[in-house]
Amino acid sequence: MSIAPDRTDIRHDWTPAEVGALFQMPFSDLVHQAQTVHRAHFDANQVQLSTLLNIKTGACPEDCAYCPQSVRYDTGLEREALMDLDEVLTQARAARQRGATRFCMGAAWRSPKDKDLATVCEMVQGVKALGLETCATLGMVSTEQAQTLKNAGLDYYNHNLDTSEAYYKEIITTRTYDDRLETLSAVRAAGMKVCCGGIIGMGESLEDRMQLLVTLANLPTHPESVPINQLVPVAGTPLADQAPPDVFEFVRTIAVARILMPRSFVRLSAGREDMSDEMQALCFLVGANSIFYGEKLLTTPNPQSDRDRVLFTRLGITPMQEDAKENGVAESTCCDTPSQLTGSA
Ligand code: SAM
Ligand code: DTB
Ligand code: SF4
Repeated sequence: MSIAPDRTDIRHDWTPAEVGALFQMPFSDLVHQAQTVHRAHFDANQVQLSTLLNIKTGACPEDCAYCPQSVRYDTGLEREALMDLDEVLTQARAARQRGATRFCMGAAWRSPKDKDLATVCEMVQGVKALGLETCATLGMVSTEQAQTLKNAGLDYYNHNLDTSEAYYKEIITTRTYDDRLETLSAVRAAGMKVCCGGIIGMGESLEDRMQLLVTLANLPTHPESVPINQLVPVAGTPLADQAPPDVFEFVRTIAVARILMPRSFVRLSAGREDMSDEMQALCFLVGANSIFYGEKLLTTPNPQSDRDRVLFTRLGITPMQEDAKENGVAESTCCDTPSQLTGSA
């Protein structure tokens, strides 16, 4: 079955008032609108699987208030130098074996040194040769560095805006929102796909969430991938004691992201370990169609693959295959049964 896409709803001129009105809709009406948009562009029962690997841990000079890897906070994390190529490839093979189609390598850097970038390029080439899509998140990159990564075969670059421009300075003081936007432009100029989203639950207001989504939707091209993270509060960071966001407010954020960016993959990202199955089901219902799959995010736990497999089976969700997602339009070429979520666990 193929679903005829309606391409007329791709817009880059959303106003804060319009987006604010979406957030205020009665919940059932918002769910209906988000589902309608979702089904116009995707198979609503398929979810894409990405696996994360932290290739360089801790000792980051930045002061991101949420991050366990900042050198400024004592989070008990052991710092680790850049991982060996062989170890990265071993982890990538395991991710592929479990059923992931994308492998995302993260490094706790403000920006990569050219020497390290050369090593990361070898990792990208090796992971791509395994038949996986490649993604990296290495901090700020110049246009030249972005081009180097593109030439090595990098498909996606992750670089989050995290929150609204107004709230950004409450969270990070060592770089600006414009620094972030510049890297996103460099990634686009190099011809890579953009993965860009934010974090909910850092004490931001509804207005900040709305402004973040307006900024993302009004970029010249929508990010192909939009990770919506729920803050994972980590002891030792300034945000350690943040209470989780209201479940319905979180689900509304996913729904509005789906409506504003109809063809993008909206990823239910960090924070799933603390979410009930019912909350995750609501997120899928309103258009989340990607997750991080595997027992670890970068440094914090993610649900066990077994738990995700059971949840997918209960919901009738199948993992998306490579050829089903090229245009963001499902062609129903995916696995027949949820049990085909492979894995040895
Ligand atoms: N250093 C690079 C950078 O900041 O762009 C790449 C790695 S950084 C850890 C990637 C993203 O992880 C951040 O932009 C942030 O959105 C997310 N993140 C980090 N710590 C988190 C936490 N405790 N909870 C939720 N998301 C988090
Ligand atoms: C994204 O938006 N979330 C991921 C990925 N992109 C790099 C990272 C989540 C990190 C959660 C905290 C940790 O495990 O260190
Ligand atoms: Fe460093 Fe990235 Fe963590 Fe910020 S989010 S402290 S830049 S690793």
